[in-house]
Amino acid sequence: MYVIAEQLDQVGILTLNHAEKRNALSRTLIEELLARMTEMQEARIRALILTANTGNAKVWSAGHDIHELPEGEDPLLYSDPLEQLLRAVRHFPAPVIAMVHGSVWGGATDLVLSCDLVTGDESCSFAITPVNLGLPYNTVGTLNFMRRLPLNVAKEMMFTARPVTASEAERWSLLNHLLPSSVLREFTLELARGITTKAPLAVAAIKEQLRMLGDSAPLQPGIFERIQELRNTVYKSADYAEGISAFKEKRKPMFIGE
Ligand code: LCV
Repeated sequence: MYVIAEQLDQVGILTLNHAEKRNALSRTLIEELLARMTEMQEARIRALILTANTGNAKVWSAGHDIHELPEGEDPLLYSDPLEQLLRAVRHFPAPVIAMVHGSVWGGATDLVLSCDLVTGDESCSFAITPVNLGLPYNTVGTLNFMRRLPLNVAKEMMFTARPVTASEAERWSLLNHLLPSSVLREFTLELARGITTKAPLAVAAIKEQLRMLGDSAPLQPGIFERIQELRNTVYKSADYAEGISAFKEKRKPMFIGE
């Protein structure tokens, strides 16, 4: 079981529980997460907390399961399990709060940024890592970073793949609240409980409005085709194959720009 589900009154808590693989977002783990989210929705919980057992390595999630990234083709298709998870979070009819302790990598940072609220402690850090793999991030994900963070911050994160520290995350509003680890859980539970006392239909409607208004970006066909061509060039590149191989062979990649 890679996901632990709890319910405290009208608050649901889902905990990633695959620390030996650093809570990598594999198809199996995501399928479990989606199933628990459906159950939580049927139980009509009014706030959902997403967190992780970080193990000794203090890794909240290592992001997309790299072993499951297709090579030589679009690695983040609409149907990709991680993309399905991000949509499920953004469509969930109650606020989803990411409660973060430890490091967050790649698509898991996109997952945290897709949640409605984020709390973290001083151990949290956030990296987005396509340039480590030679991978062309997808359009929805790129837009998510553009909308959720100041553009220069999104660019620094994307171009450097550097983990953003907890204090930077607070300063750049990636976090709603930066707390001592000793009070993180209690504070987040209190925040969630407060939401559950409000009118759930109004909360759900406002969340859905904000999603739809945020998503309404007219994409001219020419722009769409240019983006597709750009991404095609990258995921067909030798560098993308090198990025995946380097991870699997546990060595640093050598990118040649082809
Ligand atoms: C599969 C893993 C992973 C993993 N997948 O522990 O953002 S994008 O565009 O890149 C997007 C496509 C995406 O999300 O790609 C994935 C981005 N993630 C990363 O780049 C993080 C990769 N992982 C790491 O850098 C290290 O594992 C961290 C720093 C997270 C933890 O290091 P630590 O030394 O504590 P290990 O590296 O020894 O990993 C422990 C086990 O987890 C597996 C890894 O292969 C190893 O398995 P084995 O014991 O079988 O060797 N693992 C870690 N991350 N993303 N598997």
